Amino acid sequence: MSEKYTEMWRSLGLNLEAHQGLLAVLTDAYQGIYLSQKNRPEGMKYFDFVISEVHGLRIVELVEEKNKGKQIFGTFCLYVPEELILAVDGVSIGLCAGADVGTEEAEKYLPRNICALIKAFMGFKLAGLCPYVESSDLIIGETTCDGKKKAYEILNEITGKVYVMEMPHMKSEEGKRLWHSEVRKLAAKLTQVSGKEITLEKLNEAAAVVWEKRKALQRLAALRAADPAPISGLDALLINQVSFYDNPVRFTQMVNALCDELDARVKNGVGVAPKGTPRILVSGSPMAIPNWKLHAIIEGSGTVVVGEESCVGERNFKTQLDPHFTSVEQGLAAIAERYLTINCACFTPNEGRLDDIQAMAERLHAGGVIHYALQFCTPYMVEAYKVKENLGKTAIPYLRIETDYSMEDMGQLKTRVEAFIEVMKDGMAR
Ligand code: BJ8
Repeated sequence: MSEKYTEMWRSLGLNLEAHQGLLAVLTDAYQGIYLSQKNRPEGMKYFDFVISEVHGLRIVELVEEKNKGKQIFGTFCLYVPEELILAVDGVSIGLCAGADVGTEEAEKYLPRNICALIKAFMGFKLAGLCPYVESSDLIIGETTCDGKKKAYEILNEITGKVYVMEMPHMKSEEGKRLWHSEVRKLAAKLTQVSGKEITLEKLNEAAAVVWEKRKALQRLAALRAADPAPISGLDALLINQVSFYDNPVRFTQMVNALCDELDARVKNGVGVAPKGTPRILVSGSPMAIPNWKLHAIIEGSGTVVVGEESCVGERNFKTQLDPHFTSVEQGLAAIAERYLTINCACFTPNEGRLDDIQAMAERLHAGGVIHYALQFCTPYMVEAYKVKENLGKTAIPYLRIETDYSMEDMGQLKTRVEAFIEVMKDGMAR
């Protein structure tokens, strides 16, 4: 893809040589992890194509949208309401990064001991490797975890285009009041940046688009309950990752087309692994593109991942929002309410997440739960204790993993995952 996009990348200010190297590494990783899988659904071809053009055709589309007067809004968190961005005709793009890139540059600003996701989004920007950051008219941050909120100060110094939403950390009445007012402030900011008013018609249209997208993702998630599993965890993870980048209407169509195919697979008992293969639920910190490490290890050890209790997964689409608002004010309140149903470990207490994990494990017939925390992601690392304690009540096998984006611990992780699978198998045999 490189030749034909070189001019575009140059005009965005990317470091062309380093960018070329990054694309080569990504292509290799994708081939090794994704294209080597057996019995993939035909519908995955679209998502393979999206990944092959993630810095190409999708960026061309964003440039075209900008030429039509639309704005690009970059985000890092599920709490930023996509409905509001679409209501001002904006394009919403997830900026979280899932690879060790630009580490040396990032560590000039950040401590070594900070979560890999934060280091990576700073690294991508500082090394001139992210066409999405460069295309963004506004970057919307949020005061969820300490690392992110402090990194946004630096990112704003570098880019001059960061806006931060203040997150409550408790879902109390005071917390709700703060959040409702932050949602209204974001609506005003988006109007100011785009020059477009949020009308009732626009808000309903935008909410309908997001509703359809969530419905398609829910459909995909439900199909994974079948045994044999009709799709691998790796492929389902990829689709969830792509949901933050793609045109939402096209994405929804393609997910639904894939689900039609998966419906037929389920009916005919066709799967990616034989019936009775051990099934694992993964829960924890988000896995941004191209963080496929844990799923690759788990599925490479003869099991299948059947769900992700994660922001790149169930937390993104679990709660729906009825797209029939009666006024803009009522719509903003309903949006604020809906987003506060997300159970992120940045909140205290966060009992809802424990229930979510339990419910998912039952619904998806998972024989074990692997808790995944990025190293130095304090909210999830600490909450792992509560997750373990809660799962202990139903005796679902549990494994706790803390890792980063490097490949150095692959062997050690594989050994631990394999030992865990043996424990699960023992349980299944009893
Ligand atoms: S709603 S999970 S997307 S804050 S950056 S918390 S990995 S130390 S991303 Fe998140 Fe919103 Fe919550 Fe979801 Fe940990 Fe790293 Fe912080 Fe992170």
